[in-house]
Amino acid sequence: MYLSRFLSIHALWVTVSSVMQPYPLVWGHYDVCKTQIYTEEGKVWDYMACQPESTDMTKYLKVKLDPPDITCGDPPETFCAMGNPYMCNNECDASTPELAHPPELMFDFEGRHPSTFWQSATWKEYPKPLQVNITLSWSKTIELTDNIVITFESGRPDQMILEKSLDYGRTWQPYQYYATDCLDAFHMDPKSVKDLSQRTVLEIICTEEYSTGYMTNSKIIHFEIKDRFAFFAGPWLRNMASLYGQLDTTKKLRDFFTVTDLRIRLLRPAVGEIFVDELHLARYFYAISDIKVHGRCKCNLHATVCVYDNSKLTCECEHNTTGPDCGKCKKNYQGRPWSPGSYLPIPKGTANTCIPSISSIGNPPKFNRIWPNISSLEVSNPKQANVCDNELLHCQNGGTCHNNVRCLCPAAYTGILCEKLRCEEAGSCGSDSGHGAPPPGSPALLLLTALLGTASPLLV
Ligand SMILES: *[C@@H]1O[C@H](CO)[C@@H](O)[C@H](O)[C@H]1NC(C)=O
Ligand SMILES: *[C@@H]1O[C@H](CO)[C@@H](O)[C@H](O)[C@H]1NC(C)=O
Ligand SMILES: *[C@@H]1O[C@H](CO)[C@@H](O)[C@H](O)[C@H]1NC(C)=O
Ligand SMILES: [Ca+2]
Repeated sequence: MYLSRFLSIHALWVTVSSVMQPYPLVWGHYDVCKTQIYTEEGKVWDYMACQPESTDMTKYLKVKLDPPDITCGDPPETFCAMGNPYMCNNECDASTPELAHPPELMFDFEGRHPSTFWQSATWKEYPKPLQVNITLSWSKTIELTDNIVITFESGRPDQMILEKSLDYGRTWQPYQYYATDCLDAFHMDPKSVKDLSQRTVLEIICTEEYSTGYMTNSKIIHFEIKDRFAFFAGPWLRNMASLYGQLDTTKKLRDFFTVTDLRIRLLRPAVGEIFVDELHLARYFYAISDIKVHGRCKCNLHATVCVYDNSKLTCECEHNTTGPDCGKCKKNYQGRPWSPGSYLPIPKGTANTCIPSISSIGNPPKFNRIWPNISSLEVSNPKQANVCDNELLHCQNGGTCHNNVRCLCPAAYTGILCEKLRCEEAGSCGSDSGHGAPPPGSPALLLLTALLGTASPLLV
């Protein structure tokens, strides 16, 4: 289903994009991996950086609770309303669907009343800490694109840590600390994301903003992705180009927003007073009605489609790359080291496609003249394949090679190696080259020269 829809949208896009360039309506969205363009040699594919759309990622996760038997209702128990210790007529019973609060209810469709929620057992064993780990696993690297939002139904916890893993749960790093009193709970000064800056955006902070207990009305805890993006893209995220540029060049920044797993460590439930009311421990528990995680599959800018098959997400790789994240070159396409696509130059980026291997070309002697010396490439620039150099991958038509990663093309040319006329790509070359630069000696140019000559004698 998705494939045929994708194909038809793609076909439509190709039609539209060959009619209306420059530039795509949505610039900097990277939603196509290739388009067909017309050159002197006929129709050819033009490749560009591409990524899947951002979507609700909670549909694709697995959830694990620790301890495993922490969900309420087995055996059935009565709990009290948070704010009123004498209202203890609520029951949790795992064997009765209407009274059960299983973990799935953190991810179901929300917006109904009353809301559905997961609930832990109560704090019967006080003073032994009531702690729960909720681990969300995707078995796939994903890039977060919007705030993580957790809605608590019975007061936000006194102490909580949000953690992330980038290696499928082998190692964990804190993402953010949450506490009513950061100094007391974690020996950290309280901060808010607004105290950060472009320079300190990767700092891990403890915030008290979301932990005022059940006395306030808000039930929500955020992990602020958008506020962090805003340090680069401006308050309304208008300048995404600037953000993409930063993400492209700063691996640490890219990795900061990338996860394979998240873990919510609930360390102390909402108490709402200084002392725990030991006579009414059935007031204390955790209850979460909703968790929002928005992101996209990380496909290294080599795919727009991410398939969910056999409860596993996989990028549908283009550019002759392969692997769950399009993280390597296909067999027979290892003619230069694999490289992720690049968001730059805006808006279409650079595809950094994999190119055929030596062996598949068949004639080794020819190879040396066609392709760069790969072993020396790897030594001089181990992380990224060269897009251009001054030996074999020359920028054409007067373009200059910038740091081996892109050709800076003269205005009239485009393409990875400046090999294409910009007007050709736009389909507006025609024989009446009225829009092009005036040929030397044309009236317009003569007039310009004359003006410059009279207006700025110092230039001479
Ligand atoms: C939660 O995970 C941490 C490691 O991240 C571990 O030290 C702790 O014991 C776990 N807590 C529970 C209740 O399983
Ligand atoms: C990938 O390989 C196929 C042949 O297997 C070829 O038709 C296609 O143009 C290649 N794509 C890129 C981006 O090099
Ligand atoms: C490739 O580069 C290496 C290291 O600079 C050099 O030893 C080798 O001879 C080169 N090979 C070719 C075919 O130029
Ligand atoms: Ca729910």
